[in-house]
Amino acid sequence: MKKSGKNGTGVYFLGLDSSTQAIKAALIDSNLNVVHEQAVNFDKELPEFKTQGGAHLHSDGLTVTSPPLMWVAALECLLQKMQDDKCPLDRIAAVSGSGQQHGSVWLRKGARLTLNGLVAEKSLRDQLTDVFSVADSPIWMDSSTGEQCRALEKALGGAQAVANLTGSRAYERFTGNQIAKIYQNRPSEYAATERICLVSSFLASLLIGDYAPIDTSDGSGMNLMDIRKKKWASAALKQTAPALEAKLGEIVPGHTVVGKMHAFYRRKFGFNPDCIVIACSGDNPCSLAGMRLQRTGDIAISLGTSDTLFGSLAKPKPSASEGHIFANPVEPKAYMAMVVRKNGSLTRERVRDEAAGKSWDKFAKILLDTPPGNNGLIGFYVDQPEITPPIMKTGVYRFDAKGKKLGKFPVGADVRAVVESQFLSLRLHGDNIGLKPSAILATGGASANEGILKVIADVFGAPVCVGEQPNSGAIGAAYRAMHGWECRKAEKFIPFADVLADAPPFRKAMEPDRAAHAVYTKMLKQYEKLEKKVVAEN
Ligand code: XUL
Repeated sequence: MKKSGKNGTGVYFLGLDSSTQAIKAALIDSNLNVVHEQAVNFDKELPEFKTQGGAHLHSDGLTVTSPPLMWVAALECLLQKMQDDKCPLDRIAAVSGSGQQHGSVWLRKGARLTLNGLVAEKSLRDQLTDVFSVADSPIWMDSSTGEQCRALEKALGGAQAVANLTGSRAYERFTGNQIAKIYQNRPSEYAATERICLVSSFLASLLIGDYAPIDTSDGSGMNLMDIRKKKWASAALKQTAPALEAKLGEIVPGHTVVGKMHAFYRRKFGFNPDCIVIACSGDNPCSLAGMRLQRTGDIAISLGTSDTLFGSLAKPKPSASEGHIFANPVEPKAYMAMVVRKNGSLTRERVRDEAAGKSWDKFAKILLDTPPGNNGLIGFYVDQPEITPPIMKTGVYRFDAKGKKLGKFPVGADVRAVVESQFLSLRLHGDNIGLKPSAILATGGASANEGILKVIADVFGAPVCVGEQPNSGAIGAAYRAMHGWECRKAEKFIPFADVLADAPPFRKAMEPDRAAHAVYTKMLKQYEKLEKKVVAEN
């Protein structure tokens, strides 16, 4: 382990990622080497919260929540594991975090004082049990706010007007629409709330023991921020709920120092008293940082609970039909564009269990042994209501080569169909918002699966690279911690690329096959036609 580098000597930077199914940590040294990784899985290690994939799926099929106290308990458990592993917590110069996007944490009046007064003699969990005004946080998988979305679009002059102002048309999972729903249905809980955090700013608040601001990049996922001015959009706030700005607090660029680690972490885990906390951001913005996407055409695909496609952009071009424009997490003047599919790894896993004997190796082998294009078979696997394209009615929609509905596919064809339709969809909708890849970086658990990488390379007709660690949210947060620390040291903004100049290169893992790419380009037209048909049926 090297201990000196141009970014400080003998110091470390910690990235935390509070994601849907787990909280993860990546510790980097000053030469950008990942020296330690750790994770706490919510379902397995905190079973008392009774989550499934980190969430509570409600019986209406649309509402999805998670208990915020579980995230508190998980943070403490993670830091305990790192201390047990003898991580040099006392030499960490800066920490930042990544959070699943859009989820909100509702803190009641007095919570700030409780955070300020954390003591090392008691657990975080015991001290924070009573601070939540809403015990179950709505998360990004929730799609129960259709009514609020329609009302926002109506009030602001239509979907394109909302997209032009906030970067996205009104989306069910976006925090503003979730806030509107809570205000309308549970007014006393809204009134009892002093602060509404995002999952990311809640993590930062836990670290500094105070209310931490929301960063502009994660703040773009709320339908509440003016995407160009990077300030709260008063027209959107007004339509959402009364006296909202005070509950949301400030919004700051991603490299901002939001405070020092609270003394609790020094006393309990031995953190350095000078350790600073950089604004936490969303998991996709952090992945953009972790994947170091700077040039137009460098596109990342993150394969997690959700699958996302994203890249940097110099100018925003918001669309009323798909995708999102966010503020860039590491370059205050730039933007990022993104497409999200909700049915990602959990849906692949379900098909794997049913069609590949619960084995990823077998799943990859089926992909490598079956023909690109699946002999014309196309399927839509909607285990959870889908975001892109919007399909609310769950189920599997299968079509033969002529576009006729089928009840089942031959053995193995579901494996190819689920993966092909996921990436054809990302290609189609990414292209519509200007994300045209010349090279793709794949990250997330499934980026270790060769069969999946081959489908990605062939569908997009571009080479696919992978990082050595699939954990880009936590690594991106660690890079951002270093970036924020460098900016603080220099007392001015330093380009992110300068801080990461010595980062290890990504490994090329798959080249596209031209013939297979041509098959997919032809297939895309049929895919688009069938997609429209499925969407229209909903
Ligand atoms: C992004 C989105 C998901 C979550 C997953 O808009 O909804 O990718 O961020 O954690």
